[in-house]
Amino acid sequence: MLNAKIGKVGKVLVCGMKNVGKTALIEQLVYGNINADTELHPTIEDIYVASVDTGRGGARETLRIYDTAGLQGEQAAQLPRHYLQFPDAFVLVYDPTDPRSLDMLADIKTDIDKHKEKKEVPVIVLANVRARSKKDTPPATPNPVESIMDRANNWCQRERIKHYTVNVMERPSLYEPFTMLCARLHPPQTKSTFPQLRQVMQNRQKSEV
Ligand SMILES: Nc1nc2c(ncn2[C@@H]2O[C@H](COP(=O)(O)OP(=O)(O)O)[C@@H](O)[C@H]2O)c(=O)[nH]1
Ligand SMILES: [Mg+2]
Repeated sequence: MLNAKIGKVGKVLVCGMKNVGKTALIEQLVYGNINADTELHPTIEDIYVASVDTGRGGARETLRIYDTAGLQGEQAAQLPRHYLQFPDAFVLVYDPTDPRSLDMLADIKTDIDKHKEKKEVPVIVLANVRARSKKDTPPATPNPVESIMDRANNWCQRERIKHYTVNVMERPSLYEPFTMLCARLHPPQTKSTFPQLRQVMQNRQKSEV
């Protein structure tokens, strides 16, 4: 079958500061099992396999999602070197109530750029907005969350990366970023990916006319 998919699984690394909700986000995306009472243990490293809608007529692709130990502290804002080299895409997560978690992403992005060589590696940024419960005090004005998210949006525009606002407790809010990422990692293959084979087929079509 010439149009059978040649399954290359996209490897996606999820990183960011400790406690921003990376594990909760991946668990929610893959299993939908997270609610406000879920307790999670600190991550060392975990790998999840997700079947993600590409948004193209129900076609699904597989992503291998790597959860990492959250980065902590000033000097530790660096990913281990091998994390910079193997992924096909990066998902950077921050908590818009904590400016340090955003600053850390800038350092990570610089490191990613340094190591990516010439290949194109998609990077997206997710703001995990925690639902405010009714008993929380109303936000002070000006709302610092908004100013941190403005800063994030400006930075993402300069870096030409996409910024999404998600809420881990609402599973559907996670679909769009991962659908878009999946589509970027798996461009539509209407033609054979082998140029030589395509040439043979074109020649054959011509001779059949
Ligand atoms: N209410 C609320 N809790 C969250 C959210 N995201 C994560 N948590 C909780 O915060 C804690 C840390 O999350 P975790 O996913 O382990 O953070 P990680 O270190 O980035 O992997 C866990 O107990 C989660 O249940 C969220 O969006 N809303
Ligand atoms: Mg974790």
